[in-house]
Amino acid sequence: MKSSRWFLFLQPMCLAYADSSFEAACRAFDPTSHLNNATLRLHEYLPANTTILLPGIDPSCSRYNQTFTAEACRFALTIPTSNRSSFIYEMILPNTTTWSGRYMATGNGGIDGCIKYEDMAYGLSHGFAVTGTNNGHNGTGGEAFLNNEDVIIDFSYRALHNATEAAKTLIEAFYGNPANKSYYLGCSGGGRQGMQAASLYPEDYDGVVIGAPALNFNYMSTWRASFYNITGPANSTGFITKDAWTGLIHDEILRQCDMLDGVDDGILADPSLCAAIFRPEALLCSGDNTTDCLSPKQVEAVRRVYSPLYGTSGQLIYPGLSPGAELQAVDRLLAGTPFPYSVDWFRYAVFSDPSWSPDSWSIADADVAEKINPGNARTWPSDLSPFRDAGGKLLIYQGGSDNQITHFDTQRWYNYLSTSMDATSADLDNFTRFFVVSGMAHCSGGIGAWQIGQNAAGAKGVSPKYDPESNVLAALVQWVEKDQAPDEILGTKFVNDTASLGVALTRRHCRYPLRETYLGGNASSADSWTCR
Ligand SMILES: *[C@@H]1O[C@H](CO)[C@@H](O)[C@H](O)[C@H]1NC(C)=O
Ligand SMILES: *[C@@H]1O[C@H](CO)[C@@H](O)[C@H](O)[C@H]1NC(C)=O
Ligand SMILES: *[C@@H]1O[C@H](CO)[C@@H](O)[C@H](O)[C@H]1NC(C)=O
Ligand SMILES: *[C@@H]1O[C@H](CO)[C@@H](O)[C@H](O)[C@H]1NC(C)=O
Ligand SMILES: *[C@@H]1O[C@H](CO)[C@@H](O)[C@H](O)[C@H]1NC(C)=O
Ligand SMILES: *[C@@H]1O[C@H](CO)[C@@H](O)[C@H](O)[C@H]1NC(C)=O
Ligand SMILES: *[C@@H]1O[C@H](CO)[C@@H](O)[C@H](O)[C@H]1NC(C)=O
Ligand SMILES: *[C@@H]1O[C@H](CO)[C@@H](O)[C@H](O)[C@H]1NC(C)=O
Ligand SMILES: *[C@@H]1O[C@H](CO)[C@@H](O)[C@H](O)[C@H]1NC(C)=O
Ligand SMILES: *[C@@H]1O[C@H](CO)[C@@H](O)[C@H](O)[C@H]1NC(C)=O
Ligand SMILES: *[C@@H]1O[C@H](CO)[C@@H](O)[C@H](O)[C@H]1NC(C)=O
Ligand SMILES: *[C@@H]1O[C@H](CO)[C@@H](O)[C@H](O)[C@H]1NC(C)=O
Ligand SMILES: [Ca+2]
Repeated sequence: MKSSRWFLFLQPMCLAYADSSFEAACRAFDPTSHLNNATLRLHEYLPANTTILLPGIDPSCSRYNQTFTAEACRFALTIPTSNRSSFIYEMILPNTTTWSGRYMATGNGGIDGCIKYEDMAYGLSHGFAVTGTNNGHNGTGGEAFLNNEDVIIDFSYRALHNATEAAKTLIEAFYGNPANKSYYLGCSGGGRQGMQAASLYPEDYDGVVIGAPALNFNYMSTWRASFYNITGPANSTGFITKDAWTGLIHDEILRQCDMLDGVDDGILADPSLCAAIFRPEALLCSGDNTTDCLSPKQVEAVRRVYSPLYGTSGQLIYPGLSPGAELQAVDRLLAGTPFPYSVDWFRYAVFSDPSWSPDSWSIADADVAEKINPGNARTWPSDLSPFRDAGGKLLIYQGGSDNQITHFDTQRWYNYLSTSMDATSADLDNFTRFFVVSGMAHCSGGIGAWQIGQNAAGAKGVSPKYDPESNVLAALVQWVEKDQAPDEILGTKFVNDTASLGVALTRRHCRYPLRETYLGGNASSADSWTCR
């Protein structure tokens, strides 16, 4: 602010801690004096609308700059977690008039150590004091896991937990008051981190919103690795092309399944109905015809893609890909290349062998991974009662067309939790609600009404609405602070994901085990559907 000098001059006359001194307070604050062994990396005052540059960030993270709309204080620390591990900690604190009294931690993705500055900016824009970490290592790869269990433990749960402890200390030291409520927001790998926190550290957060969680992490990594074995390399004979997946096969899935929900809209309101009946054999070539049809070997590959994966002793490793997810899965799981996060997990964390090749993958590797369970990364909690009893609320969302982690596995976990806690859905509803977002891909995007405030990714520059009806973060805050739980989440799809082109579709997404059910009328309108 231009007038900050003037405000500074007035400041000594004010009795209350005034925002006019915010810049001075920011500059005077020494975070390292409140923490053991933390070292300062960076400390700066951010006027409103500052774009920070991120020159030191590992290029694999593809993050170069970030705009923070509100006035804030930023610092970064290195915090040790053992004598051979540490994490980078970023904290951004809004000024005292903007601060809602809330704290929000953000997560990572994949097996990465990329700070989600965009999620921090999202939280800041809604008045949260926010933190992020590199989760103990830099970049999207897993090399740092090699022969260092401490780095894996940081990745699994420790960096986030220690960052949260540090955040609570620093918030109190900075503002003179502790945070009233603490939250967590993350998706994918970040969803897994949120689940670990709720399970291992039930007091860390009052509310946790997690998307598409990478639960069952060793088996999930196995499942992702299995696709290369199913498809073969992209240049192999009979490889199913991207065009075939998004044309021929996708069209056949819609032909068999789109109308199962009563609406011919390209969206499968409940893909489990399709998974139960889909027959790729309908695409078999007959006679000499080899156009727009599949060979027996290709049909078998398609069937495997949508079928559950079983282990050496017949155990269910992971459910199949969700029908409809092929539209985006062609770019990763179905691309005929080894899935990089799986390769690095097996190579560096499970086998500790940099020469391990994905060509040698076999289903028996699943047993090795589960037995070692590096860093206790499995993440498959059987009991969340400590979290529940501490008053915690857990809001989970996942796309019904998730192309990287299938929501069938999240349903499987939900049902496992139900039996292991001896809790009906009505009981679980008191503290855990799981929303399936029809037609949404992994964490965001897709043909469904996927915008639910899960992050700041707006419709080309337009911020998502921030109200409990249509925003999962705002819904969670209302649940925690007013005890009004969300029953449905209103999603929006803009034409070509561009707000200026208008709304294409709205839909109220249901909490599992309820199902989006068509009532009749304009299928693009949320009011034409209900949850049953
Ligand atoms: C801080 O460092 C000292 C020695 O350098 C060590 O004994 C202590 O455990 C460390 N504390 C933390 C929290 O890492
Ligand atoms: C931030 O920048 C945007 C666009 O440049 C502008 O509309 C907004 O008013 C600015 N906000 C503040 C607090 O300066
Ligand atoms: C991780 O990245 C930071 C910059 O963001 C750098 O200072 C640090 O040295 C990196 N750590 C390693 C182990 O490469
Ligand atoms: C921020 O990064 C984007 C690429 O992600 C780039 O297009 C843009 O020019 C950068 N802005 C600044 C101010 O560096
Ligand atoms: C605090 O930050 C907000 C958001 O940037 C800004 O609108 C407001 O003017 C700031 N308050 C003061 C007293 O500077
Ligand atoms: C991290 O958290 C654990 C568990 O609360 C604690 O034992 C440990 O001292 C913390 N380490 C650091 C470096 O803060
Ligand atoms: C690091 O700490 C471990 C115990 O946690 C100890 O066994 C090891 O010797 C230490 N290494 C060094 C280099 O101090
Ligand atoms: C898939 O795995 C099986 C058994 O491990 C192996 O025999 C087969 O060659 C693999 N196929 C591909 C395409 O990698
Ligand atoms: C496929 O590509 C790999 C390298 O990408 C190469 O090693 C292999 O020989 C190719 N196979 C065929 C059948 O062209
Ligand atoms: C080949 O078979 C497919 C699938 O049954 C069919 O759609 C297509 O029209 C047939 N092509 C010819 C040339 O008969
Ligand atoms: C869940 O909440 C309902 C209504 O508030 C209550 O009747 C039920 O006992 C609660 N269940 C558990 C397990 O707390
Ligand atoms: C949306 O995108 C498609 C494909 O890029 C294009 O053909 C269509 O015209 C776009 N619709 C609008 C309303 O711009
Ligand atoms: Ca449909």
